[in-house]
Amino acid sequence: MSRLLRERKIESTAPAMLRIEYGPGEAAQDDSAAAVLLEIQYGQSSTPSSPSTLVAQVPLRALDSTTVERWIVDGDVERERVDEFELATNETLLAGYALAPGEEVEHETRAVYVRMLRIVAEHGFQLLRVWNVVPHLHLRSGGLDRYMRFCRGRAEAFETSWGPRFAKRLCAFSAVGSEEGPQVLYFLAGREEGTPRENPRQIPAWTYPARYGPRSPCFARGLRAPDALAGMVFVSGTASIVGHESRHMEDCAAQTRETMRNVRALLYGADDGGSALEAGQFAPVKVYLRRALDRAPVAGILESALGPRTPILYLQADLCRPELLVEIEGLGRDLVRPSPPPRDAR
Ligand code: 3EB
Repeated sequence: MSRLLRERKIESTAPAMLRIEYGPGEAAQDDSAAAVLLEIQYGQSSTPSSPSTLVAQVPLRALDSTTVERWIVDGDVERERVDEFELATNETLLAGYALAPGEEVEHETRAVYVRMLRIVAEHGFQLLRVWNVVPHLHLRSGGLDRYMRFCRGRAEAFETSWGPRFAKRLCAFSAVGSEEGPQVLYFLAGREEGTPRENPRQIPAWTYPARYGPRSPCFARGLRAPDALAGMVFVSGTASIVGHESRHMEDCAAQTRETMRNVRALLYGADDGGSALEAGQFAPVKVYLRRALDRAPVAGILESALGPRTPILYLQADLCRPELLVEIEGLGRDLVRPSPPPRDAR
């Protein structure tokens, strides 16, 4: 084997680096070799990390001075535009960002998802994580609200692109609502597929009963990243839902504690009865709040659940069911214990 090939081989099996950082609007001075794959600006726009950085503008209000999220990767990042998607890749990871008008939500969602799934496949990548921001989520027409229409458009796109058994291959998702602006979609994809993970305290979202809408939401509760990303679990937007039912109406503190029980159950692969997470096991974290005034009490609960140093970004958003007041997502560590050897093997 030539030296060049050997070096290539080593490079391709080394862990792919992905670091998610939060910060204020002003671009950080970073003189390392790392590059920004995607910079997400919440609320107002600010000066990006560099003029060539892919920037996603997300029309949700940040509730403190942390307004920017950066996905930091190794190596050079190349940019490309395909259809309505702005893409950035370092060869190991692919990020994409697209806008839709935000009017005919069902039709627009189906169309943009079909194109996203085609673009990711054509580039030789696998979806790991998708975020959606949909304007006027609870506006109703013809007996359905816009979230239900979004879900139907998304389900039809997966079915058309992947066939009838698409649900088993879904990745981690978040879908929240904005007061105004276009529909926003952004995603992260990797070279290898991750392993979808369901939550033992919740039924899979794609099996929700019909009272939540004519097509169930298509997402996995979480996704264990491929080995190249070293034990990361992408935790989908998680709310105070047990089984399929919303819990703790009008009590944001109780919803937050229930949501954290769900996050722990996902990471441990079992209901853990309430034990705490250690520093770094769930970080960074993003919190979507229906009402800005809930920020301080939620921050207090999360500080005791996650320790004082966990980076948390707070955004105001509508959530998929009107009664939900808080939704929490983030990057977790896989805490599932390897199963012990069978008894008769000892
Ligand atoms: C839930 O558990 C809350 O439709 O993509 C969370 C994460 C929720 C993702 C989605 C919806 C979605 O049903 C809502």
